[in-house]
Amino acid sequence: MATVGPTALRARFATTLSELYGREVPAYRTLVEVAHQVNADVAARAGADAERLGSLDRVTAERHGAIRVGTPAELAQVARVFAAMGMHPTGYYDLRDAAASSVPVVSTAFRPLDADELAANPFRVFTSVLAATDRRFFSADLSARLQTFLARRRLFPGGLLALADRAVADGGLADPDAATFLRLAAASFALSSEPIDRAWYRELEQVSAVAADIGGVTSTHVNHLTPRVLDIDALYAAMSARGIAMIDAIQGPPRWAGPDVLLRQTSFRALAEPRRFVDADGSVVEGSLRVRFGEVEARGIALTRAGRARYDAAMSAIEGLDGASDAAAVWAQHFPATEAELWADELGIYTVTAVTDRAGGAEPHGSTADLLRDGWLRADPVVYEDFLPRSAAGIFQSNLSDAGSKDTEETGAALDADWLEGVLDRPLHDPFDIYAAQHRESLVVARRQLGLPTLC
Ligand code: OOG
Ligand code: NI
Repeated sequence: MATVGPTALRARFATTLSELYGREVPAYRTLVEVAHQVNADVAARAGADAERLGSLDRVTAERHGAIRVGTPAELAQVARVFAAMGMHPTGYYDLRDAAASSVPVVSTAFRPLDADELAANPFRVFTSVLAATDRRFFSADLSARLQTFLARRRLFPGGLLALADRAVADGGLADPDAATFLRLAAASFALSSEPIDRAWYRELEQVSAVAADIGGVTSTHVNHLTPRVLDIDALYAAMSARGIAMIDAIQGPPRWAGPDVLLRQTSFRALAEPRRFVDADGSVVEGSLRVRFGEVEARGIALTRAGRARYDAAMSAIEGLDGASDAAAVWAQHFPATEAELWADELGIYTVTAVTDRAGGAEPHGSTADLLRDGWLRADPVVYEDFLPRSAAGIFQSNLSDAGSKDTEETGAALDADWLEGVLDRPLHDPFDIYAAQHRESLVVARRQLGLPTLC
């Protein structure tokens, strides 16, 4: 029987989860519909240029999910499930300090690493784990009760984990096991109808709505599923025109005439969903919670470390400005107006391709910049596949109705990238290294094709 490999498992999982989330949150279906319309419009307007940062097929299927778990043990299980789908932990995000509100989590993203895997299906999941031991958020007493509560729950059935491990060992699963794996995996992220202990949920909510969403319930769920759009300003306007309440702004760089870098994101406001509560006297009552929302994103060019430093400086400079046109002007003071300059200044990530049928006499020679200038190399931008602490904090925050509380006098728990890697029990990949390697490898191949010696 044919094996369903990690790529197909990932693509099928993204579709299954999208169907599940669409049933649970109908406004998500509207968002996807509007995103597809905007993408079709951009493709009609811009032609091949619309596909410079990914084919229309890829962009149409492209989603990221966001999930939140409570303990290191739960996170390690998530890593096993995603490994079966060729998704590997990449990047470390500490949202405890990035957000002004109380957001007691640290995060990574599970995603494919190789360019061809990303092209086949780039599904990625931003995954946060609760910092239940961090005294700035949780008193010793609350932290102990929280950890006891979390230790008792089981997010992923044993059968799912066993299938995940087998898929990794064998390079896939044959149906019907593949179908079972996908069904169990999706079900683990469905919204539970189990009644929520109201007093416990409220107690955690005093600290942070995110803490309550994670540690106040006995299961986990997709927090949001995000389609990618080629013109986020058009999408924002179209959603607003349909009467859907959006958050106040688009997070990230302003719209401007130069190359788009990294990420721009926005979302519609979290919707009230019916949830059941159990009160102290044991009575079960209907209520509602507002925790899940619909996010959408536009992806730009990946940046080098120097480019990222420039981005951070530009973001700080536009913070507090209120006019979009002012922001665009300030952005232009930080970033060059063309891709060619972005490459020349070593701010942006690109791959090169040898132009072997170039007309004209001279032999290829000189630096990469010379070869680009003389037409021996063609440069193509590399799309940013990751997340940003600043945008993530903005997304978390814009959907919290209450800032919660944090005691900045206390010392934070040491939950750094090394800690996270230990919990995951596998390498935690660094996005900058992945992009740099992609650039370097393209250069090695192109130079070889031009008959030039490898650069050291
Ligand atoms: C994750 C928020 C971060 C993004 O796109 O930056 C995120 C969450 O709300 O759990 O999804
Ligand atoms: Ni998101």
